[in-house]
Amino acid sequence: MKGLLFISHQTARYSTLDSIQLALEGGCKQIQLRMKDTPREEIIKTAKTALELCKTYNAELFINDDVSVCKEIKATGVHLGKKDLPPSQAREILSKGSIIGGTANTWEDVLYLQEEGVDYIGLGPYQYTTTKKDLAPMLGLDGYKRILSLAHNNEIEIPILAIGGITAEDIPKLLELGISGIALSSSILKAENPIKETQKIIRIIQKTKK
Ligand code: TZP
Ligand code: MG
Repeated sequence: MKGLLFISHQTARYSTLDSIQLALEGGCKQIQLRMKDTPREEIIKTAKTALELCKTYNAELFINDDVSVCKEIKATGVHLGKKDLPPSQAREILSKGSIIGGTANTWEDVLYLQEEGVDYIGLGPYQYTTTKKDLAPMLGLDGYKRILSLAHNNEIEIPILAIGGITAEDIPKLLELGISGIALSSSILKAENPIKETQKIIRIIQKTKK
């Protein structure tokens, strides 16, 4: 997992599917479907449409929280938080080759996720954001610096994405610390033109990664 991962979100202006469509039009190739407090049937219905949309754009779809939804619609993978199924158990349920990611807020979480055999780690939050309820303490650049250097010293090679309140301006300094990619939502959906903002963010990532 590298580059941009767009996290879907419902806002006053956009539905979950609108948000996905905008990111895809902007060139994003990795989408996470994140629908909190929603009945499973509705998540399945939206996920099926989201998957078709992603296929049209040659993009991959990841499902937040729910392994069974990922399995049922045959998404590329699943992102598991601390209250979800442990990644090693998800691995037993999903088909071979499924991508499993996990959330880390601390260095201890990173170690746990390594033991659980995740394919990537979403480490955050970088800054304050209203997108997620019950936000863990903010890491800031210093927090990332500390955890990434521990990961390096312990030869952990799992791709780590930064998440939480990230804007285009924050991206170069995060990538320069050794972050593999960026997961974000609100800076795209709050932009006047979300498609152009997505394009801009992808350009920044590609330029910094060179
Ligand atoms: N976890 C921490 S922030 C977040 C998740 C799932 C959502 C994305 O945050 P933002 O600030 O909208 O980019
Ligand atoms: Mg979760």
